[in-house]
Amino acid sequence: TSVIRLADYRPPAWAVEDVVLEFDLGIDHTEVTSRLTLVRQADEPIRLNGEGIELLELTLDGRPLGDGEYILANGVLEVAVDADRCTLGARVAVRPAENTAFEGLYLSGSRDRGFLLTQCEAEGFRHITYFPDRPDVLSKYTVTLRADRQRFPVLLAGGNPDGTGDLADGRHWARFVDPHPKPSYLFALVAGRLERISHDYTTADGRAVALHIWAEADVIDRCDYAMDSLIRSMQWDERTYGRNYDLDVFHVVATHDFNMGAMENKGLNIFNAKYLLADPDSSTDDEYRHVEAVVAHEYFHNWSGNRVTCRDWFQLSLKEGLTVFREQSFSADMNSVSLKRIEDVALLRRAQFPEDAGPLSHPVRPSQYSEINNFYTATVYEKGSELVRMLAGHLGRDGFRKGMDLYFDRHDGDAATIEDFLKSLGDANGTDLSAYLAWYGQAGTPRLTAEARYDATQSRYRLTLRQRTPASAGQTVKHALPIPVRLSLFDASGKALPLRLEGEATAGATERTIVLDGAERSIVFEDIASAPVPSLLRGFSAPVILEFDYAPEELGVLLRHDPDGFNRWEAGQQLAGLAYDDCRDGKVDGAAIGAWTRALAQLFGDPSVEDALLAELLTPPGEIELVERQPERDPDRIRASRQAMLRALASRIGVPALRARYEALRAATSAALDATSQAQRQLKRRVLDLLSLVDEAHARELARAQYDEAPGMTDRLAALATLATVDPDAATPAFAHFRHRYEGNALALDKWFAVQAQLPGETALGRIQSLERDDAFTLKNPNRVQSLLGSFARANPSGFHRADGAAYRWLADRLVAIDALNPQVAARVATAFNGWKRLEPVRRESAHAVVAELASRKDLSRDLTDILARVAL
Ligand code: B3K
Ligand code: ZN
Repeated sequence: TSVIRLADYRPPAWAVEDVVLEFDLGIDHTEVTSRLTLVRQADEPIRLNGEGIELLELTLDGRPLGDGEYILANGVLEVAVDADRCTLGARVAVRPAENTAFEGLYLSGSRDRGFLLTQCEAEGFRHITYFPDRPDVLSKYTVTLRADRQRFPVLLAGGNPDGTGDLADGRHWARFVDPHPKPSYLFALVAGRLERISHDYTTADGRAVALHIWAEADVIDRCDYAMDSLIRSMQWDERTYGRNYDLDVFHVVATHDFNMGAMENKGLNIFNAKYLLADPDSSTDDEYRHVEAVVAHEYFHNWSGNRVTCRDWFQLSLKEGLTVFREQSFSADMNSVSLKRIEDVALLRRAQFPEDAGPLSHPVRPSQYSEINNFYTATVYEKGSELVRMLAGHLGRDGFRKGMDLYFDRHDGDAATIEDFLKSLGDANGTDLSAYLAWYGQAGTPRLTAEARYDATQSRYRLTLRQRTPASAGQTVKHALPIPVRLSLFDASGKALPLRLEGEATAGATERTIVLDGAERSIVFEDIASAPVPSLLRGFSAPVILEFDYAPEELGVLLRHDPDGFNRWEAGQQLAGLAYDDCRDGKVDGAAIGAWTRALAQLFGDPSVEDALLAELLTPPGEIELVERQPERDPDRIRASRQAMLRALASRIGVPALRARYEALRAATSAALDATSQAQRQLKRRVLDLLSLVDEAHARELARAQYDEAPGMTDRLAALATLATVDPDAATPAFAHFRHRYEGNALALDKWFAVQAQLPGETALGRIQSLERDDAFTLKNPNRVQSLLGSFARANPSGFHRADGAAYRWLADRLVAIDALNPQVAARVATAFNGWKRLEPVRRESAHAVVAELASRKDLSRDLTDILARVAL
């Protein structure tokens, strides 16, 4: 397979000024006619990409080209032209119903009732017609769709509507003109039977915009929350960044057949139904939050991604990291700043840190790829967002806004780079941010170590910060990065101390940000009356792993008193990490487990601690995160130790207190979506889980009753999961009931599969295999594959990593089958093998055999081959 390198970037040899596209749509056969106005930029032939399409006719300035007048090889169509400007016409045929890879034009749903849609990012447009399919070719699009009116009553494409009409033989047409130049990856069309909900929106700058959300008839009544979220997103972007929407219509479409979460096509966002539909009976609270976040994310792309796009795919984080950051800030504003931060950091640790510690590790801006679709990763998205957050923190709120204004102004209608971004932010503030560029090019999670020395005689406290980044795949030499460390010091009673650094005249605020920009830096605080407790990296001010040798009681102080909600939780996580070490190998003994359970039992009884925070505090790092702490992993033992630690916590809090809390929360049960009700449900779930460890019989009854009484999906699903964990047999009737109740509700059934796929232990694989035989299971639907195979392989460590390797062999088998249908989905699931090298020797051996065998096959897609080749290294 060929490798694309950032260092090889060259600007396009031909620009495409405008594109006229005509589609004669049909499920089996669609004909696409294109007319490109090309303008020479360099002395080279015209080169267009095209894959899996049949060329029917090619014309140059209206004249048909014969066989000898162009070269078509390896997905590239080459035409040598003398003029500096020309019109190239093509007629091609594509076969939507045969497109199981869901890239380009394809069919969602059944032949007789489904609809046609497109997915072009990253390189799907070349599956629709011949085109320079790269993000730095920006053109104006005029698109005409023609189709049978009965079968395809709704015809949509990006841009403003520009007429509709009837044709002979029951056909009709619709035309769309997009005045904003865009790259081909933002092109989209949708055609079929869809219903809609609408809202008339007026932007802050006075544009009337018709908002439409489209979905199939059976789910259209579940789109209201998405519309609400869209309106709030639009208002937020106007308020926060001064960004207005820029077309007369904005369409959003839901599909059940989608490889990813959603897609920001200009004027026509397309969503995986999972991130658009929401109703209390079939969606959990988490899913409501995800809908709000993803709707916002795709909308925000209209500026960060569409108006300013990426020069090449290496710059992917330019739009993704930035847009995740914007989305996270929006969600924080809509909900709670500290809870959002906790959620985001937990995700970073669960998804990005492991990725960065294994063979798939890559920089936020990779320097090479063989399949770009494999780089839509937690690193590019989540770590990318952390980098923007550091920049925003560095500039402050107003400075960052000024920088963003300049970035959008300077690069509007342009394809930009990460350097451009840093330069705009810096120029607007008269500062140079180029030191941060190093973060974009270096893979691996930096280790930040802090060492403290207190000098009582001089009332001085010296803090030494050091950094080190372990070698990662293909990158052995690592450099020091600028690491902003936000910190405070507390006395033993939990009071924050005013900070005066050595050399300063007076003490200032109780919080400072120190930037560690070399390998090591020491700072000295004056007038410190007694040995303080440092609260470091507050708000998670940099995406690093902090190592500081806290005594359990110091973490206890922070856990009780740190006003930074994030660091308070973080102190609990650190303490839980130490407590976990006290619970290894069957013993439950040590200062840390004592301190952790004592502190939490106290907070449990403290009415000033809010339900939502308490629920988070009661959740120690998950199995996947704990696994990262071990040099050699045995997922069974990790799970057992974590369970032991939770049991110790539950018994310290005590059965009476747990029961009483559960009953109080149960009495408050409703399906309301306000923050208080959500927090109650969340805490209720934690309490029931804890109770199930020390009061099993009673917890089982409560779970059963909760399942029966649940007014909504959150309580119902939580009850099901608890019941199944406590007593799988007792859960069988409930699973059967759920299966029947939600027959035909794809998203609810996905959760039914996922909950069962995550039930731990040796029996998991057998359970998965019988679930595969369920009528509702299919390898053709990405959501279904993720909910069963993805949940099992990635979120069930003790189930997937069976010592006998049976689950590895089973997954390998399925990967081959999925790959034949949908390479992107196969590649995504295959990332579950990322951590095999750090498994204990028995599991490592069996994983290795499976990975090596798969990697040696020659009949797999480029997507899957690329993942396997890197994982096997
Ligand atoms: N930009 C799309 C992701 C496209 C993935 C292509 N394999 C969704 C998003 O990040 O908003
Ligand atoms: Zn995005």
